[in-house]
Amino acid sequence: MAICYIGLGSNLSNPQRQIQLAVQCIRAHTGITQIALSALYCSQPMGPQDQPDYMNAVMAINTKLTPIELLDALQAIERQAGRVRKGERWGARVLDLDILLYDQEIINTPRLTVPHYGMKQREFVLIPLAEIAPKLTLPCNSNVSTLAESIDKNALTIHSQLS
Ligand code: A4P
Ligand code: MG
Repeated sequence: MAICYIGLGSNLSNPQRQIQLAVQCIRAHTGITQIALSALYCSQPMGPQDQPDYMNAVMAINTKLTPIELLDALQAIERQAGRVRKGERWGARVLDLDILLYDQEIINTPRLTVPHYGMKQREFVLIPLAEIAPKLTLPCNSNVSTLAESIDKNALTIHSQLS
C-alpha cells in the first residue's frame, strides 16, 4: 500500500460541486481508501487571469494501485466530469486531478512526473497539504509546513468544509 496525495482543482461548471463529486468518485474506487481531506479553498488563477477563480483541495489516500494505474483512474474521473483538454497551458478546466506525491518515490516518465513539478510554487497546493499533513517531508527533504509558511498566500481563503 502506498500513501499518496492528490491535488484537486476546478474553475468551471460549479467548481465546488465538481470537487465534491470528484472526492466521492475517488473514495468509491475499490483500490483507494481516503486517509484525509483538506478544506475547500478558493484561489486566484495561476496563469491567464481572464478565467474564473479556482476551488482547490488536497486528499491523502492509501492505495494498492501503481502510479500509472492511479493516473489512469484519476484521468477517467476527469473525463467523467466532462473535461476536454484544449491544450492551453494553465487554462480553465472543469476538473484537474494531479498526483502530488506517491510515497517518497521520484518518477520521471513521459506520462508521469512525481512529485508534481509545480507543487512547491503553488499556495493552493502547499497550504491544503500542510493542513492535512503538517509533518510531511518531500523527497527533497523540504518540510511541507515550512514551505507553506513561507509562500505568498495570494488571497487564498477557506471556502467551506468538504463532506
Ligand atoms: N502528468 C505528469 N505528471 C503528472 C502528475 N503528477 N499528475 C501528465 C497528473 N498528471 C501528470 O495533464 C497533462 C499530462 O500531465 C497528463 O496527461 C499526465 O500524463 P493535464 O491535466 O492535461 O494538463 P494540465 O493539468 O492542464 O497541465 P498544466 O498545464 O501543467 O496545468 P497545471 O500545472 O496542472 O495547472 N490556478 C489555481 N488557482 N488553481 C489551480 O488548480 N491549475 C492550473 C493547471 C492552472 N492554474 C490554477 C490551477
Ligand atoms: Mg493535471
